[in-house]
Amino acid sequence: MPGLDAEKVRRDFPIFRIKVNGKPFVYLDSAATSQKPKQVINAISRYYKTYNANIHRGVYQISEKATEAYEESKRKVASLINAASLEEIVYTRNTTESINLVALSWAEQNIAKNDRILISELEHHSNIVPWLMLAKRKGAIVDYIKLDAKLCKFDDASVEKGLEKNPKLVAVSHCSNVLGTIIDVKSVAKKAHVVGAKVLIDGAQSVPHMRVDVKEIDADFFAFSGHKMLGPAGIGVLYAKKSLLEEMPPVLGGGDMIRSVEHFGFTANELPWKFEAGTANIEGGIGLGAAVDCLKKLGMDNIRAHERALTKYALERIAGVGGVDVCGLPVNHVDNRVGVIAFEILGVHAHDVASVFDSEGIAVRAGHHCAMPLVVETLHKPALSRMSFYVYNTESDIDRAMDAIRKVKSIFKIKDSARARV
Ligand code: C6P
Repeated sequence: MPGLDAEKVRRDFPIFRIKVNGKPFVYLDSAATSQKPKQVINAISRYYKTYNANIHRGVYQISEKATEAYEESKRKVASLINAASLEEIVYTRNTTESINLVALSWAEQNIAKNDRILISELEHHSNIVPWLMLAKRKGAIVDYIKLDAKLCKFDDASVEKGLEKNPKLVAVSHCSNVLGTIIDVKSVAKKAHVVGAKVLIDGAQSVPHMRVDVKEIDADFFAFSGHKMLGPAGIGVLYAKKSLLEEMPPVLGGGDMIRSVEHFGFTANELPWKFEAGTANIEGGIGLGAAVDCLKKLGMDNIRAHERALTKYALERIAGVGGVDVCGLPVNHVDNRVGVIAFEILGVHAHDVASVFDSEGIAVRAGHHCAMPLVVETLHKPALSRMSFYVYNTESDIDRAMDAIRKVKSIFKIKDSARARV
């Protein structure tokens, strides 16, 4: 496999020593959350065991050490995505909270009645619901970039059509968590800026899997989650251009987000702390810093090459199994796909598929993948099964998945000739 030695990488992940239903564990659900390497687990454990203290408060040694480790993690994140400095890196709980922060702060100030927000038909609920809520509060309007459901992507023409209504904000995913499609967000941002819109990119499924450069994309806002990129849960990132963060009001008030407080007023803290009220998720930040170290050591281009090869391998194998409908771009477009393959074994509910996989020791996700408008309204599917890959997956994991598909077909008596209903 090009890119990296996944067999060697997996040895750093203690979870792969477990057995599920008596079988070696295969994890094909990294789009939901990644597994954690010992380097991340140890960094968190080391903090708790040797320098557990609150940050930005203590003048004693271990508090200073904790503050430095937390701040250093922001420098690492900034460097990973090529942000100018740690001032542009706000820690949140996850992608969802990062997007909500933009909705409650920047958009609350800049979106008025009848203003338009342009999103796309392949968004995750996290990049739909905050805008529907905002639209309801403000009397604004949400429009959708139309997806070519057959091709599983949207083209320049549909982006340009969406921009005709002069949106104030364009908010799109970098990679779909259902179709795996990689969106040319640089081109979207360029077009959106021409009409004066700000651009938010949901990078939940891109930052863990490929080299991302927020400056090159020219994103105004960029959101992602630590737990999908080898880091712990409960820590997410909002990148925003410094000029925007400077203008934006804080959403939560309290400790750490202030420089000074009087009885009837306060001065907000400098960036990025003005958006981080209360005691931070210190171990989360430290764990995320360790995760970034691991990703950098593996090399983002190597990770991408590895996952591209696995995706190609899986798409070729699954094409040879009849009675299975695969979503997303075909194998000759693998350059435009991340390692996410949603599929339907025709005539079998996705939850039954996932149960049979589980009986074989394989974890896959089933359902609408928090993208109901895409899955139900655009693709007309009640539910889908999904396998997704990361640095620790191998061709042999995919072979096991193919055997599990054959087992499902045999249990439910699905013929190779079964056809999709839609
Ligand atoms: N998708 C999946 O199984 P949070 O939950 O905030 O860390 O991430 C939300 C999110 C936002 N955008 C995209 C494109 C995503 O894929 C996700 C999370 C997981 O596909 C859980 S639903």
